[in-house]
Order: sequence, then structure tokens, then C-alpha cells
Amino acid sequence: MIVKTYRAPTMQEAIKKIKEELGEDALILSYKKVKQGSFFSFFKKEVYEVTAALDEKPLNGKPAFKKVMKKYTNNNTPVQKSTKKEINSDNIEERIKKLEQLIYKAGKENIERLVSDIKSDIDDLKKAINYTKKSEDIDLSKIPLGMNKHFTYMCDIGIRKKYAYKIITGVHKNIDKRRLNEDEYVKEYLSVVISQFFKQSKPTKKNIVLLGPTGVGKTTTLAKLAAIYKLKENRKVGIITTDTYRIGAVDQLLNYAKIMDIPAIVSITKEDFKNAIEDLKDMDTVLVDTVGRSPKDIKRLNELFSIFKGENRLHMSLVLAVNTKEEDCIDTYNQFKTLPINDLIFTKVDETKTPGTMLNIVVKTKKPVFCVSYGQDVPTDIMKAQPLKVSSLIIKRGVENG
Ligand SMILES: Nc1nc2c(ncn2[C@@H]2O[C@H](COP(=O)(O)OP(=O)(O)OP(=O)(O)O)[C@@H](O)[C@H]2O)c(=O)[nH]1
Ligand SMILES: [Mg+2]
Repeated sequence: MIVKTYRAPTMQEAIKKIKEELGEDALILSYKKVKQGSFFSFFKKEVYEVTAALDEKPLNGKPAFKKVMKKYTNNNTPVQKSTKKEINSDNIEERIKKLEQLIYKAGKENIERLVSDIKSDIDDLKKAINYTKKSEDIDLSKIPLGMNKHFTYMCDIGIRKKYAYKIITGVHKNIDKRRLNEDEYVKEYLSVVISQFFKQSKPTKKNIVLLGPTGVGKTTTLAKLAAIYKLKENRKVGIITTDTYRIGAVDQLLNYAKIMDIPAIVSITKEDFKNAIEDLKDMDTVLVDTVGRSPKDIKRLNELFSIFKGENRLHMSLVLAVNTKEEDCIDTYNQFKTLPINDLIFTKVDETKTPGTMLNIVVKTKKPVFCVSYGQDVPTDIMKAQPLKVSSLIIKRGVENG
């Protein structure tokens, strides 16, 4: 391994020199600001001193920069089971009859309005039939009258049918039935019921590690959190990155750290990591970035896990991008749960029409949520996962995309 130290007036220039001399595979081991100038110099200049290393054996036999970070996709989606229960058409007819009786009672003046209400109710019924036909065991006749369109909507935004069913029956039980036609009122109620599925996580340990597959937004989320903690909450923040896989990744994080004037340490080995935690022990919060690992690459996952295993001063957050398939997110969780995962961070909520999958995932993993990211802008597009905010994001996002 070649280890060299470079000095330059800016971090960018230091990185440029490293790239020129050691190439793209170089790893940044540490950097600091130092005063430069001879003893007799009148003015000493502050420069960056960066130590970089180059492992002469390229990673995995190939130059690291040539590695394309593949987005994790899984084509083995289980085929949905066909319906077991047939839809009871008598029941629908019975409902239509009820609606007709209502028309009769209502008198002629209101007939037109009622007819259009009925038409839309029938449309909702049809949609609901399609949903129940497709898979899970929901008996359509049990969906309370007037709640069909809300059931359909819950399914549209990605909530699993069985949870959608629970939600709408829960809402129907408690809601003021005279206001069932008021969509906004019903949606607010739905939002409250949906919020009950979420629990907000508030890390109690100060070293927060962000883990997850490649490209889910770990580094971006870390930068957002660092900015919020430092600028809004006045905390002393430090950053450690164990993502030394690509110089670009180190570069990206060191740039964020530099802009925010936050100390940053690059650590490669378990020993380095321990030392970095020790070095930053005076900070209020230390955010740890990690290299993205595919949940299918068990060998590399274990390498990553070995850095953190047995270290009990860490809060571990698993970052999941909501625009990937729910099954993939669950697979990822199952692989990463070898580590004691404390909570989940959801990202890319802005890139999906089905944010309701967040609900399905928390039900399956039984994990609280730390924060939710809904855009690329640092530090604005993130929020702490207060249950009501998450649930209204689910409901609202569906509306915006719908
Ligand atoms: N739309 C959207 N894009 C996001 C969000 N979070 C991150 N991104 C973008 O996703 C891309 C990858 O983000 P990174 O933060 O580099 O992801 P990472 O998990 O650190 O990636 P690796 O380190 O390569 O594993 C970047 O283009 C980000 O701007 C989000 O909430 N919404
Ligand atoms: Mg990253």
C-alpha cells in the first residue's frame, strides 16, 4: 500500500493532486487544516493536509472506479394468489336496491344529485371488486357502505388490502356517519388512524450509523441531518465515513463536512472506527456514513457488519428507498437485521405513487421510523417521523400523484 500526504490551499486541489498521482482508487485516510510557512514567515497560511492511500491490489481484482453501483432490483416477485372467495354479486344488487330506495325517499328534487352519487358509488364498488378479486381475503360485503372509495384509495396509495380494510373499518366505527360524504373530513380521520401504525424513533445514543443498499440516499440524508443538528439545533456534530470504497464517495462527504465546517474522519478498519468514535467523543452527535451494500452480496455485507459488530455505543438506522419494491425493502431489512437495527429511515417518498408501502413495511418489521426524506435538497427535504406527519404525507402524496 502506498501512503502519501498532500498539502494544498483547498480540499478540492488536494483531491485533484491525489487523483492525478494515485488515481481514482485512492482512499482518503485523514485530513486536517494546518498552518504552512517557515518559522520566520511573517504570515502563515492555512492549508489542507490530506493523507491518502492506494492499495496496489485493486478491489476485487478490478479498478474500483470501474465498478458501477448497481441499483438493487429483484425480479422474483411472488405471484399473487388468486382469490379464494368469489365476490357476492347479490350483495351488490342488494346495495343498489338500498340506494334506489333512498332515491325514492328523497323526492324528485334531489334525484339528479343522488343519481350521480350512486354512479360514483357503483364505480367505487367496481374498483373495490377488482382489488378484492386480485388477492387477499377481503370480503367486499364487509366493507361498510360509503367506505368503498376510501378502501380503493388506500389500496391505490400502496397500503396492503388487509391493512386498508382494517383502517377503513376502524374509521367507520368512530366517524360521525352524517359526515361520510365530506371527503376532507374522512381523509383527516383516515390520516389519524394511519398514524397509529407508526412510532417515531428518537435516538438515545449519540453515534448514529446510516446503513442500507446502494444509492438509497444514505449520504444525502446524513448531510441533511448534519445540517439540521448543527444549524437548527446548535449541536456539536461530527462525521465519520466508512465508505472508502470510491474516492468520489469520500469526496462527496468531505465536501459536505467542509461546507458545514464539521469535523470529518475517514475510517477503514474496525480499529480506525473505534479511534474515530473516541476522537469525536466530545461531539453531541456523530453521524456515520457507510458504503452501500446489496442485500444479496452476503460476503461484502459481512465485511461491513464486522466494523460495527460488538460496538454498543451505536444507534443503527436502516435507510430504505420507498420507490423500490416493498419485497426488496423487506429482503434488505432481513439481511441487515444481523446488526441490531434500531429504526428505519424512509427516502425518495417523492418518487413514488405508493407511499403507503411505508405502512406495510413498519407493520412487517415492527420498527419505529427516525425520519423521512422526500427530495434531493439538502437540508430541506427531510422531516422527523412524527406519526401524524408521516400519515398525512402518505395521504397527501397519493393525492398529488393521483
Ligand atoms: N428524489 C429523491 N432523491 C434522493 C433522496 N435522497 C437522496 N436522493 C438522491 O439519490 C441519489 C443517491 O444519493 P446518495 O446519498 O449518494 O445515496 P447513497 O445511499 O449514499 O449511495 P451509495 O453511497 O452509493 O450507496 C442522489 O442523486 C441523491 O440526490 C430523496 O429523498 N428523494
Ligand atoms: Mg453514500
